[in-house]
Amino acid sequence: MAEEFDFHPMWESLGMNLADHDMLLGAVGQMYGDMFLPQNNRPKSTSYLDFVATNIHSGRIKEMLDKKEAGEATKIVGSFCVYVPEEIVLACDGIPVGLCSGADWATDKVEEHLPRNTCPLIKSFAGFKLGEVCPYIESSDLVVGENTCDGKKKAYEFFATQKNMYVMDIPNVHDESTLVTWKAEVKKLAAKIEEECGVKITPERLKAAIHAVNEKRRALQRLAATRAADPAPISGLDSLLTVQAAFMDDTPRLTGAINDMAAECEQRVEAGEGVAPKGTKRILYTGTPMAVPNWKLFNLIEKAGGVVVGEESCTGSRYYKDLVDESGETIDEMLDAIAERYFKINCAVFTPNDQRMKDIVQMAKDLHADGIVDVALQFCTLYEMESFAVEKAAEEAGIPFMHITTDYAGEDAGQLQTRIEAFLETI
Ligand code: BJ8
Repeated sequence: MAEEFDFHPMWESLGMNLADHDMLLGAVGQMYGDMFLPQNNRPKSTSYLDFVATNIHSGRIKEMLDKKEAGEATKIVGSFCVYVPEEIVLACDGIPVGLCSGADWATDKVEEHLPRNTCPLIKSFAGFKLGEVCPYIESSDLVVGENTCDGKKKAYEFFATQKNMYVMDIPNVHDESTLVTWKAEVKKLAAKIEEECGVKITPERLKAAIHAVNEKRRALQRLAATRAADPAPISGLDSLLTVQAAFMDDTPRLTGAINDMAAECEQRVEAGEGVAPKGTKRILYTGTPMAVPNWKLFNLIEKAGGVVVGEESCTGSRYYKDLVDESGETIDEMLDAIAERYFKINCAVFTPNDQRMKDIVQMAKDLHADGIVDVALQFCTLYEMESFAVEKAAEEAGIPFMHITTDYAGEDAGQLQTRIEAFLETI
């Protein structure tokens, strides 16, 4: 048997805390083993997800660093938000990655810089940096942040003391004048990425990047469409991980793997095969994004006897539902098309955000959801506030609704399980 590759020298060269990182990997590996592997009748093609989970902090990082070393990639560009256009990074031969922000880490150190009552996602990325346990953060040459919620906006001021950062200004209102400002902001980012990567964007490069990312989103749309079937061909947990992987894995490899999963799920739908029996209560998840390895809620819903059939979230439909128009020929036309596509993302930072309510109700109908579980991470004012509008929209559409506020810790798991079980019984 081949000797296992030792990634410790690589992590050490990135300046990581090896002992703590080993501990983190052990805990995440255990969680993955407990939540994903015992699932019933998983599609065989989800073995790709096991591959992603195994390689996420090791093989994938080595692959990115090797590409840079070989001159096949210019820079690694990290981000924390789906408003940062990955097409632009790819057009400069950069590697776009979503950065770790889905688990509590080094909280004591974090609270020396950020208030205790900050949302767990923000505390998490600060903790991963201060604890030196995220190889994505450490290997990023540039981190692109965004002025979305107040917490992130202010936390980036601290994060910029730790990493090379660039912050995009995201509008808070969807109208014609803010679209003009946003288009200019996307062009400013393109200039910044060109400078950082030392590559001039050409129409050919940008066209190819737009096409590659569209293909990835098409594959995710194809997989998502199979989940309208009863029985659902794939679990919510596995589906969530496909989108989480889309922020980290190589674009063409991921696209191929998701298309394989979609093809298998289409066959399953045809054959009436599912991960849970026909008639299992179907849940639409909506709310804050769930960054890796935050799988808690999905695990609880599916352990309670439901099946998650869709995610109206940035780790869900908001990531893949819209494509960039591929008809542009000049760089300017293509950057405008990118801006227009990203402007459709209905983050709760926008006001008013009526389109999000329409999207939620439409998704619930298309996926034949029996109920909506709306989730806000603790101290996330945006999604907490918006939950009232989501509840009203669900009520008007006659769809049972429940709201949950939670964090990354496991302490509320028992209580949440009871609430979710009770909700499933009433629908
Ligand atoms: S486009 S949802 S990925 S900003 S949970 S940090 S909002 S306090 S993540 Fe998001 Fe972009 Fe919007 Fe999507 Fe703030 Fe809320 Fe924390 Fe959040």
